[in-house]
Amino acid sequence: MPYIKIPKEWEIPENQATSESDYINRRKFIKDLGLASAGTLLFSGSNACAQERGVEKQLVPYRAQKLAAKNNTAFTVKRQMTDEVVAATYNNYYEFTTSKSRVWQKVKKFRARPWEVEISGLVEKPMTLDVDDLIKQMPLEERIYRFRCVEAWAMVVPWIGFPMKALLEKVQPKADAKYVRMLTFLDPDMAPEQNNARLPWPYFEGLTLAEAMNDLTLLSVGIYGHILPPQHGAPIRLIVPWKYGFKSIKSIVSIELTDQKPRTFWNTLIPREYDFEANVNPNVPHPRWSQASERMIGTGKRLPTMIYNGYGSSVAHLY
Ligand SMILES: Nc1nc2c(c(=O)[nH]1)N[C@H]1C(S)=C(S)[C@@H](COP(=O)(O)O)O[C@H]1N2
Ligand SMILES: [Mo]
Repeated sequence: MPYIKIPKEWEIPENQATSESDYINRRKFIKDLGLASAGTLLFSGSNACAQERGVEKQLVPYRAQKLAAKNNTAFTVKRQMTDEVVAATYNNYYEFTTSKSRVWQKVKKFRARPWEVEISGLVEKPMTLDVDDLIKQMPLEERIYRFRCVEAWAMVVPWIGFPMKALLEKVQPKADAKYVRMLTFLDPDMAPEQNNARLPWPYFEGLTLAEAMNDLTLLSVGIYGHILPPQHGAPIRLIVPWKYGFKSIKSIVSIELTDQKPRTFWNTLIPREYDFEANVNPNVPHPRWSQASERMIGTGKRLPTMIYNGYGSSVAHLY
């Protein structure tokens, strides 16, 4: 295998904590005093305000495309919800950049429509669907989930989507299907980091069929009441909230049912650090850092990590 340089962000998972909490405190201070315009003066030249103005502008067209979806109260969590702007400016999306705070600025060339999703492999009814036709056919709901990155940051956001189970029932897995393999798009013109040949693009992930059929497993097409902006994995991405975030593959073009355990992107790159299962577990440290606690993005608050990210009653029986 060729030598692969591990990106800085993975070496120092908390490297942006300080600058980010400064940014949030400034935003809150301005908001609390009702000083939006004075704030601009006070902090003119500050990256934080420029960043906030920029992302507000970037989000306008996505916020205009609302998705009607009833909130499923079964999935509400006790934690405070993460601010939309915070979630939209702190992303992992290596196809665009390894800098979490800059993904939203690097997605300008990305086009999420038209978009097709192919469902193939060990199914009775393979099909290729336009994403908007798929969205029309599926039972959309809103679910507020905890989300935990392997780098020990966490958030709470309202996803809109449908259970992956609903799609799998439509294509009818064959008796010998045991795994689901998923792929992200490949288009270096839209996603410049895909020109980096040291990484095995396109991004690929997988689940067991039992995991894919679990009630919690969501194919998300929206967030905060509207369609997904590019940085969150438009137009359709996976959400498996009891697993570390890298399992939740973005911008999916292919879902294939197989009888072989699929390989996964991060496991292929650094097998001793990122395994196939990747269940959130405070008792199993990452080889380079503890997983005992997590930092909430936005507030900077530190909380104890929960086994299976707090979803054990739904998924512990799988393991
Ligand atoms: N295709 C693709 N999917 C991806 C990633 C990526 O780099 N490329 N990053 C993963 C990681 S490490 C995390 S933590 C989540 C981040 O999702 P968010 O930016 O919507 O919070 O996306 C996951 N899905
Ligand atoms: Mo992550």
